Amino acid sequence: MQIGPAHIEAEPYDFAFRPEAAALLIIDMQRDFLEPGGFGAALGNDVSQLRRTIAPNQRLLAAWRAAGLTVIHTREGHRPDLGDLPPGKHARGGGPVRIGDAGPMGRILVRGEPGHDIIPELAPLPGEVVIDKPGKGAFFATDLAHILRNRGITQLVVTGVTTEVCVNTTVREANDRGFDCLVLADCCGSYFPDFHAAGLAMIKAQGGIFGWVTGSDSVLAAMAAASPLKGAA
Ligand code: C5J
Repeated sequence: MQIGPAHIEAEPYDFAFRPEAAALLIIDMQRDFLEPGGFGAALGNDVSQLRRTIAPNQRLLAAWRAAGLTVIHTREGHRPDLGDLPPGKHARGGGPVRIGDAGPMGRILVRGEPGHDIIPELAPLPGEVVIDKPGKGAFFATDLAHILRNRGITQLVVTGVTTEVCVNTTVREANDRGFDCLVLADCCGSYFPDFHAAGLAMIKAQGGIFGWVTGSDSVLAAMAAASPLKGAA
């Protein structure tokens, strides 16, 4: 389905949405971060702060798929041999359990383990791009930029977890590479509500220094208004 240009109400100003040049980029909605029995929960984090993003992401993903637009999922994790895990990242955290150790859903943040999977509610469909990333940013040590260029993508609608870490890092990387990022507040989450708010505030500050912020309802409304099927029935 082709959708025409649309203006989406956003902060700090409207986002000129070009669906054919936009990808939905869903960051790290993985079982170990979001599920009550996962690694994040085992560390004492309140996963409900992340789980509130599932329903709005599902609605957005359904609309995006129905419109035939590009969907990209990411997963943070490492090779089973941990060859791509910097020693500093391995050592950091101070807790008793580290990346690669046995966790509640298999080895923590290791590719192929159950906890590394994307939650079933947002499972990728065949044909959707899945980027496995060893860092916080989705561009670091991945082929994401190459894939986006090949598809003519210049705009990213960004959702996922966590707002202040992997979402923020990815948006900053994307901005420096010339991609315009629209970040959806209700579709992003952090274990720490203050960090979520600060993460969004930093993106839209100073005239949109890294991008734009809005809610998924604004995007859904713009997609519906731009649909060629509108009023056809
Ligand atoms: C992500 C993290 N995905 N907080 N990772 O944000 O370590």
